[in-house]
Amino acid sequence: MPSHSFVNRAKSPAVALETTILVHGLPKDSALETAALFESDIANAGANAALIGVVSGVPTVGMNRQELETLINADTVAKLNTANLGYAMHKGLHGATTVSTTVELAERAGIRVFATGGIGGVHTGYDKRPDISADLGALARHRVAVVTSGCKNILDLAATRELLESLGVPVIGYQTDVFPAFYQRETDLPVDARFDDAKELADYLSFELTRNARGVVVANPIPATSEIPQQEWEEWLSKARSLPSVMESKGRDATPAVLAEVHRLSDGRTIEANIALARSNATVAGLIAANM
Ligand code: PSU
Ligand code: MN
Repeated sequence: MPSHSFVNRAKSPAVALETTILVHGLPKDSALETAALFESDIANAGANAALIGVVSGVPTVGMNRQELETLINADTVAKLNTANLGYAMHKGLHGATTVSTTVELAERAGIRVFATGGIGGVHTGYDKRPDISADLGALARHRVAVVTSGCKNILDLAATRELLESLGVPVIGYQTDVFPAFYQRETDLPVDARFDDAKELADYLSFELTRNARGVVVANPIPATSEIPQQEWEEWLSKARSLPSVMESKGRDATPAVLAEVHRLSDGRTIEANIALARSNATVAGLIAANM
């Protein structure tokens, strides 16, 4: 039965990659190419990429090209968080892993480092209706370090930072003193500690992940040359939010709907920046894994 299989092709030192960013977060027509860029960045840093997803109900760590093509070409691929992962396995469905399910499956495969773009968090408007990503709870439960450029301010960044604090998840700045805002390097939100050297960071993470059963957020700001000025970004975002496709989307579809519209409104500049920051995270994660 598919619900009992688990494919683990991870090769140490391994860096996990998620499939939601490829299937739901960025344009599908270039997803294979984008995945290849992340993989070569990790290889150049001295580690091995392990792309994670669910193929016909089978959680697969270290997906091959053919499996990725299957997900990219499938009509429906569930966006999996920790709530619907088991159901997709039970039913033999295809699924793309978000941060929450990537850390769960990476931990099971023995991988301790994961590179992504942005983590999920606390959505704005949580005072009226809480929409809080399962990513945060998962980071509190699984011993994996996630290298991320923070989160987009489609989320409430300050509330997200506070919740990570409440959950006791360390937030470490890699060559930064602040928790970055995805397309922008700077915010006024603090990190718990700063590391400038990948080797020393790897030593700390080895220790921290062994000491504890929870994860660590490693914040790596977008490369300065790829930053998008706050004001431009805000304009695209407010336009996107007024569109019916975004206003009518709910729950798990909310983030992909906004992302698709800002990618269109920005003429692809948000796509370019997103890939640049994710590649930088792949490199940093590769350096950490290679030094652990
Ligand atoms: N942020 C992005 N791009 C993405 C995601 C977040 O800029 O593709 C994805 C990640 O997979 C993240 C997920 O784990 O969205 C969070 O979704 P939700 O808010 O439904 O938990
Ligand atoms: Mn949500």
